[in-house]
Amino acid sequence: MRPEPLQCGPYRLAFDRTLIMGVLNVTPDSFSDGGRFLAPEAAIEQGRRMAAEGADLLDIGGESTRPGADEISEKEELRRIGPVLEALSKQVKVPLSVDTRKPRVAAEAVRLGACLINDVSGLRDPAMVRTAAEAQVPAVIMHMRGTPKTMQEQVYYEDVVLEIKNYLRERAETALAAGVPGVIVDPGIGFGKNLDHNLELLRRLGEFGSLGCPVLVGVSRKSFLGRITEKPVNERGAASVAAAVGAIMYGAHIVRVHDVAESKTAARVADAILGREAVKTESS
Ligand code: HH2
Repeated sequence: MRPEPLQCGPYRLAFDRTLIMGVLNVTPDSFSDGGRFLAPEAAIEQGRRMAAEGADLLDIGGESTRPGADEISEKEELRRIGPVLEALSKQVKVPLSVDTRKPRVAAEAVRLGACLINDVSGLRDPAMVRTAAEAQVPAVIMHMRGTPKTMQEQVYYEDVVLEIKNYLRERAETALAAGVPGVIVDPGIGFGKNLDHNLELLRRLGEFGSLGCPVLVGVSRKSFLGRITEKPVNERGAASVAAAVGAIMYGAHIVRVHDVAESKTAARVADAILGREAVKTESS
């Protein structure tokens, strides 16, 4: 079943085809692109490039969430992403998402032009729920065990899909009841999960459809792809595209990717196979 369209600031996200969320990490230490876009000019240029390549959303983050990563201060996070958000909100015509776990960073990011809050801690902090509700901005609720520092220490699930689905349902209901205008759910591939968990989540992604929300999946360049292909992070492009297509076929509505052009092309083909309406066929 197709989720209802989602209003993101002035943008209306319809789910008649797969949406591509381009990743923009303004960090020195992100696992795949750390340091490349730390200078605001480089980040803005990359954001513009991804929008030109067909990104439907841009996800801008100032703090790495890779396993074991240290937290940074609100001030430092805002120093990194503030100028980038401000510039891109004027220069590109796609919704900007802020990838943060900190309510005050999210609130300031919205003021600077973000219209979606992507919280890898799943809106666990009640202040984040209030921030999204007050700003009237939808949120991505992602599942993660613990924090990036501790998440790989506790990787046991009875039924990984059922547990994560129940968690996301509870978080989504809480957020909507508190006045958050819309939610997107994300099983959090690689966040406190081993290879088998990640593969099972992707294989059974369709089960998240019953939550009635758009489903976002981030597989791009992640270490489980390295485990499968034995490729280092800078050689995981093909693996990432293959995994994104797999996720789309199993029910992802949005894929979060570093390689926008390749993913966009692949998503078009996947959408055509799925018979999505937005794809033009000879009879249309
Ligand atoms: N993955 C990462 C960061 N944010 N947000 C959502 N909703 N889903 C994800 O799967 C997800 C996410 C990790 O990837 P990346 O941003 O490339 O790395 P880092 O956290 O090291 O900056």
